[in-house]
Amino acid sequence: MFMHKVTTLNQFIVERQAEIPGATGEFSRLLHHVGIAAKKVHREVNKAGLVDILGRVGTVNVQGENQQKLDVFANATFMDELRASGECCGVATEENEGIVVFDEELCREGKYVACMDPLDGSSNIDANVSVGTIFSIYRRKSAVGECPVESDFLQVGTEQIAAGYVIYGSSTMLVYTAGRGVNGFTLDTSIGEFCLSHPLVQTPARGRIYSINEGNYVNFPVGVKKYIKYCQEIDEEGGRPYTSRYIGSLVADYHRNMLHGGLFLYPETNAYPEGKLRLVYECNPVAFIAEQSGGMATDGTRRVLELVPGSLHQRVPFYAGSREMTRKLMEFLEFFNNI
Ligand code: AHM
Ligand code: MG
Repeated sequence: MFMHKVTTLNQFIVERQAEIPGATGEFSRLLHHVGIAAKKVHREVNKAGLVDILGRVGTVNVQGENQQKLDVFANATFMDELRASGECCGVATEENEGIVVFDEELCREGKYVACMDPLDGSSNIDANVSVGTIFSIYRRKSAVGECPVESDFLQVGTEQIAAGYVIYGSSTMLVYTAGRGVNGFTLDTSIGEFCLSHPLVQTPARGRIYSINEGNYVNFPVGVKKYIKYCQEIDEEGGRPYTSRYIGSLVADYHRNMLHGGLFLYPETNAYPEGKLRLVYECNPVAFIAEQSGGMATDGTRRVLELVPGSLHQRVPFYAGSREMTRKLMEFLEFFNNI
């Protein structure tokens, strides 16, 4: 019987490594451990309705938000796996105020640091709505053998070695880029492996979905309000109105739009005057994926990947998605900012 060839994440990583002259396998080991952590979090997310893992754990994270139990689990799991890889010397995560230094001798020799949001959209878990993990990997600037320092984690997004996300949705997928296109792997739970299901993802240049929390409409910048009205109008060729879709999970909203064509928007609002999403571990990784799949990511005027982070938890307005939609939005922002 003809068997369809399946490429697992680990095979894919090893094959890619073989294509890079001088590659030592360190980065491959790191990604392998990201995959293991993703499977562990998948397992817990899947049984979230069955066991007492839901609900607030009673602590408040550095940004004053109640931490959910699964946030705590995901944070610990990804940190443990990155530490176990021996290739990562420290992490910055949404759940930790400062950087976390892995000071075991093996880890200090690691060349990489990771920035991550271990469980994005976690307020959705108790309603069985998709959540995600977002990650970003940099080569450290500090000397190998020393403890990493904060500036290792505050590099511009263009310095990312790799970035991606895991979406715990109707199936669990790991999507990543190492700067040579975007590849998506779906978890086949029968064999416990991420299998290549979406090779070299390209997002449509034109999309028809816009994703924004319209409950904040009255607080949006004028350019965003006008753009939303533009999306809702009928054009001469019948190309609009566009479709509005908003889950409230960045990973799930972005992922759907990347596949179908669309634009994700989180502008500055009264509640979040700098925007809500965090540059270092939410916007930069998604921006890297956006660009590598042929899309764009901007804070309204500037390329997200070129923003210089001032602090680990810095927030920025964030717009990412199909190229033509992003450009059109930027036209609106520029025009209405200048009148
Ligand atoms: P979180 O990291 O605390 O889960 O918050 C980030 C989430 C994103 O996933 C999502 O895009 C956004 O917050 C939704 O915010 P809002 O509820 O204001 O629309
Ligand atoms: Mg988040």
